[in-house]
Amino acid sequence: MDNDDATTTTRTDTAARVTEADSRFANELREAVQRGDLIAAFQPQFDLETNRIVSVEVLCRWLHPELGLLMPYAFIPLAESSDLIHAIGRFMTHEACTAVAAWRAAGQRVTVSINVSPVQLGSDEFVENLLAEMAASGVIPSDIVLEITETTPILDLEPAQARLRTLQNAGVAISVDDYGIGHSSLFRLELLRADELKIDQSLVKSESTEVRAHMAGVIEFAHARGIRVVAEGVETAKQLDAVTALGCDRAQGFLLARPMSQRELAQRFDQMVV
Ligand code: G
Ligand code: MN
Repeated sequence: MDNDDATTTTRTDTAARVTEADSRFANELREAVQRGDLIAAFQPQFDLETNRIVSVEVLCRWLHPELGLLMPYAFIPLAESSDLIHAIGRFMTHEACTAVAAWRAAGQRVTVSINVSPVQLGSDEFVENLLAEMAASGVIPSDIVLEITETTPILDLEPAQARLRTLQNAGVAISVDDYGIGHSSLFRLELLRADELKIDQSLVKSESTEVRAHMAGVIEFAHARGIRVVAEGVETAKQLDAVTALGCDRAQGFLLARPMSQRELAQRFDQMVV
């Protein structure tokens, strides 16, 4: 009995500490958003037939005063469980629209891929903000790809689907991100009427015959529905060969290009000019 009581107390203490740490981190994140400590990084996506950059994914980074540069997985889940995801979404949407407008002005025929949490689709604000940012920067809907990751069940809700549909009808492309982990499924592809499917890096890295066979099936399923397929997290030439042989349309990953600043990307575009 004594032991059980002790365990209960410890668990409660741990839970309290975690909550305290979380709320401190949330406050830091709130300040970071206000202070402008969030950074957008840009990672090109390549067409596997032409080897040219066809889209650029905008990725969020947090330059934390003590912890250094933090990747999205370290703070997006926290942002999703508070209202902070909306402010981060507005920042990233602004960065994406400004950037794609600049690339277009420089003669680059690329789209911009924006990560969208299903939580952001829980209100009309996301759609209104995106349309306003597009109008302000002169970006047309076909310049935008929205990458949706399944982190919460909110996409099961009709209003969230309707919001996506509004944007899609206007010409924005919808991509199902991180296929192969979490809740992403073939059912989701149909439900969202996706234009694009991104195969998660965990599948791309696997050398298992069964995983490869599964990927081949998924790619066939997607292509039969006119959905293009992007391989994520390609780090080696061997992986690139494998995803090319499997019929992926596009690839993204450290082997081809790391996430970079706008300036580095501009240099990369210059090198592409033939
Ligand atoms: O969930 P999503 O696929 O949007 O996440 C993209 C994340 O993956 C980014 O933070 C990006 O820096 C990272 N990333 C991009 N390419 C690679 C890669 O080739 N290898 C690994 N390990 N990470 C990558
Ligand atoms: Mn993504």
